[in-house]
Amino acid sequence: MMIQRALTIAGSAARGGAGIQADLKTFQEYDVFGTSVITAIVASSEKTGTGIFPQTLEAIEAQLYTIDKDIGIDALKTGMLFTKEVISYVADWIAKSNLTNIVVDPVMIGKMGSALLQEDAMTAMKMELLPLATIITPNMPEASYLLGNMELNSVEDLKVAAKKLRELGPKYVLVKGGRLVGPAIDVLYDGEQFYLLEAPRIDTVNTNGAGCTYSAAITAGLAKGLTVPESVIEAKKFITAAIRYSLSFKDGVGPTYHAAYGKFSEDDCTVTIVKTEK
Ligand code: PXL
Repeated sequence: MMIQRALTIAGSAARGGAGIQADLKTFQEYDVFGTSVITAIVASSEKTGTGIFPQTLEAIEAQLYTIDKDIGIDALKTGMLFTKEVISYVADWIAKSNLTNIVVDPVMIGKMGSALLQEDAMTAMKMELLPLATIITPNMPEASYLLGNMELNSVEDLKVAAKKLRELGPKYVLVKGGRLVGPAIDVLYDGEQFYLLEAPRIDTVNTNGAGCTYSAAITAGLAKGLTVPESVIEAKKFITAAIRYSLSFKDGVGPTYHAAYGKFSEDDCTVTIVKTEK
């Protein structure tokens, strides 16, 4: 038997809704074989509050080596990389590989408030990693930050941001409009065409890991041979279902439900796609 393989290079989110855990659960839902490189462990403790425990570069290298040597990679995504050293290492490794399906989620701050990228790492992210991406998937604060605190208040603003971000070198840019008022509209741009992906707004605070899950779903779609727009459209349905049936456990921002897509009605994840030239 052989199935497609997707790799996530990201942080472990002990709470289970985001990071590595979200990615592997999502890959499993797509029936794609998931592998992982853990860059840091994110877990809050009574003593320290929110804690981040970075892994050594040696540990990161070893994980990448063994996955590449023994399993193989049809698509990969990056999530929380945390330091400029890790970003540079991963960017270098990608540049030397002949991989084509590269999803970069420029993770910066988690919904539980943790800083998932050090301040001095932004330049490496912009100059070294984003140019190698098949697709980047910033949310509004990330897109704004990458563009020098550009104000983003409307779909038109998201389109301008997508155009500017594409100048950094990625083939596709997906700017997610989750923080707009009104429907949840994301903008996908390929250098010529915009695709507006619209889903109804779901009234919930439990969206921890939504960005990770969305980009993992895109990665799994690419691993299975879908085109980028096809992967994004399928992933938007997947994340819409996961948010609609998001979970609330004991405390804090609850996770999305990674197994929701396909379990409930098709009407729960209807996505409208509008294509425009400019
Ligand atoms: O959702 C962003 C995110 C990414 N990666 C890790 C996280 C979080 C948020 O909690 O913990 C490891």
